[in-house]
Amino acid sequence: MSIHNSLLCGFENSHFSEVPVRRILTDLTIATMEPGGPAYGLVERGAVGVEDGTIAWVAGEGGAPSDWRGVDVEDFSGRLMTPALVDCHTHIVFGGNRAREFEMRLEGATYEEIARAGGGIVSTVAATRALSEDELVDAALPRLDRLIGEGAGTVEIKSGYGLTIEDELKMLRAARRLGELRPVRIRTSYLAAHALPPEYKGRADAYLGEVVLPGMEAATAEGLVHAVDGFCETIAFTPDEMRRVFDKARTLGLPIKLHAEQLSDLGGAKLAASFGALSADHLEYLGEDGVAAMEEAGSVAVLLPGAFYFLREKKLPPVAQLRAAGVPIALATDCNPGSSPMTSLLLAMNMGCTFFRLTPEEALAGVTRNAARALGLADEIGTIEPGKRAEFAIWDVDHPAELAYRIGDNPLHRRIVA
Ligand code: DI6
Ligand code: FE
Repeated sequence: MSIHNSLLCGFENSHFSEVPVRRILTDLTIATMEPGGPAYGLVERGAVGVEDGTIAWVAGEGGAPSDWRGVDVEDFSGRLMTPALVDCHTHIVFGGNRAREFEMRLEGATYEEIARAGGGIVSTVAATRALSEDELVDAALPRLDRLIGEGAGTVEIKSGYGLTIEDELKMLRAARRLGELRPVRIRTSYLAAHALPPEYKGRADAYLGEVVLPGMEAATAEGLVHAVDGFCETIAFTPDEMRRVFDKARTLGLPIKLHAEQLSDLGGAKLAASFGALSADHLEYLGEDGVAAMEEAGSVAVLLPGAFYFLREKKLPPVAQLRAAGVPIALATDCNPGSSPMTSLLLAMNMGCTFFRLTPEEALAGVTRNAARALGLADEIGTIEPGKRAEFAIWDVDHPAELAYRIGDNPLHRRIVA
């Protein structure tokens, strides 16, 4: 743990002081990730002024405002600064693992076959139901620490392995507890519409009516839900079933997201867009109409190269079309025991480039600016600009392209979160 603790530094006193707490971070190459300017929004030989945990100014050499004379300055010896990373799609709270299923797939079984035979998500559901909230927290902490250890300042966590009201609440409570145990922003998504639990086999409508919808109400009443998610797929829920879930989310004023077009094109992204979705995620099988709908709704396309890799998917998401339509593209780990047992956003960036042909700049935007937007946090985090939270990752690299370039390397120097 000591390695991680050394990375958890911050501006400890900023919230408790009457006088504004100011600090200057200097001698940095700053990838602000602000769009519209130079590549990566790069500021060479830059400095950042932080006041009470908020970015006050960003400037090139000698550009510090004159009334900041005498403020504490910390020198970073020319290192690269980026926004703290954002993992906008994870399932890090779960019990057990699925290594045996990995073996079965290597012996020829497909992900869908295993799911239909009662394995897959449902086997993780049994393992998750068997754990207490405390045990779920213990199981998830090492995964969260690995993300933090690579510079993550915000991590989204989904429920979806409980599939009873109580077990979904237990997962969400565990996820929120993680945010109390570590200096990281946790966003929780309610994903009871992830799979049909065995006790509801053949009775999807009853499951929605008896668990998913009332569970959403209960979780919202307890303040545990930032967004509502679902898995729209032949092995999960149909668009009509998802519509019921989203109608309920709308009445509760909750934004929505959707696992869509991962294994087939059911029109999930289009449905999600019609509800103004924050994002549609996976999208390998997304068609032209889906791209157009997402563009119109302003939804983010969250690509998940870890699942693409681990399931040996052959179909590529329509990156060129998304790009041409101006749909913002995010990247995330999708960390989960079945389709993406991966806890590295840097590896997701590398895979996004090698598999999906994103540029390293798009990959970095995918784990900062666009990931923030996929969580509805675009006004708070994701770029380095005045008014946003002072949440940074400082890297031992010369150029931002190096972050997506190496495989399995972690050049994080320090993570700074206010
Ligand atoms: N799609 C995924 O890739 C994960 N969930 C989903 O809806 C897989 C979850 C699992 O296999 O446990
Ligand atoms: Fe997922």
